[in-house]
Amino acid sequence: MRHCGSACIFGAPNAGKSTLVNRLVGQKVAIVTNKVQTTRFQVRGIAISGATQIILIDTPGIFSPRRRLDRAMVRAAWEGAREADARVHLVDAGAYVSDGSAAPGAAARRMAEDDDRILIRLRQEMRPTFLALNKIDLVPRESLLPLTASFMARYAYEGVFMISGGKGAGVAKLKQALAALMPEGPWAYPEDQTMDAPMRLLAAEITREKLMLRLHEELPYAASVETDEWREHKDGSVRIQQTIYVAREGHRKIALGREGRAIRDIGLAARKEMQTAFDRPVHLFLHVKVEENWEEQRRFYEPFGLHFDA
Ligand SMILES: Nc1nc2c(ncn2[C@@H]2O[C@H](COP(=O)(O)OP(=O)(O)OP(=O)(O)O)[C@@H](O)[C@H]2O)c(=O)[nH]1
Ligand SMILES: [Mg+2]
Repeated sequence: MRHCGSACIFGAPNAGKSTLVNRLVGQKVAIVTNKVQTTRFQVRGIAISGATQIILIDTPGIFSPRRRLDRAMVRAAWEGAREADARVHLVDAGAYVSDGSAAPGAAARRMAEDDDRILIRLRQEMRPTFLALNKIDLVPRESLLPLTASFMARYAYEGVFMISGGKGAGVAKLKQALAALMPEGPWAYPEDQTMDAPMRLLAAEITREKLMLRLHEELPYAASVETDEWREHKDGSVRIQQTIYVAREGHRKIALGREGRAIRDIGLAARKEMQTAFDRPVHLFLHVKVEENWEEQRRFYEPFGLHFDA
């Protein structure tokens, strides 16, 4: 008898959601960077556990939204959590000290605030949810008990897992627990399919990851990548043409870099990964275009399943 259902991983920005989804799937389906707000929309990865297919929903981090795009991202995260058969609140244990309070530092404090906000909503919705303390490779074991207690005191989680999405510890156990919650039914995808996204979108995400890794400060958040052309050649290679949209001329200069060095590095790294992901030679052409207010245009939302008026 087969089972199939969905499991949503949600939590504060940078908690390690995409890393965990990639680990559960056993293949990279979602981009990962050291910066917050890397994921902008729901990404689906498909994992198999025995006779069970688990459709993992990776979501944008939940935080206090300011811009239109922020609001759309946070809404997409809660929608993912609402529709899933199972859900996991992923917490970056490294952001907390042993008594469960936030570690010193602005990033850790922000993360604790985001988790507080998530807990408020969980208490309103009261849907069965697992707690997973992540990045346990970074914290002393003895700090996990008080941290668990501090979260359990604020919400009645269905279960608690101590994991390292990065290193893999505890992930198999979590996967088993998720599989056990999947309803009976036929598999939604063929056995060998690991993700559900068009190649053009995947290609755009790969470039956005390289851009986020290479550029700093506000630029990663002020850019969007679109695949304009995907043309397959007879020799088996593919020509991919993409535009990186930025909001200001100053950003365009930074994205290009001195003597075009930044865009060249981004292009090289992206092309290399695309060749592996698509298993064929890739000719990649990147353009950087200033489009003031791209964040106020519908076409930068709807193809990603984001609500423009979130
Ligand atoms: N040490 C350690 N680092 C981790 C682990 N999991 C993720 N990371 C790192 O944490 C950072 C954020 O990881 P992501 O997977 O992009 O986090 P996310 O929750 O998807 O972030 P957003 O999409 O921005 O909300 C990256 O630098 C990861 O390499 C872990 O288990 N241990
Ligand atoms: Mg992510």
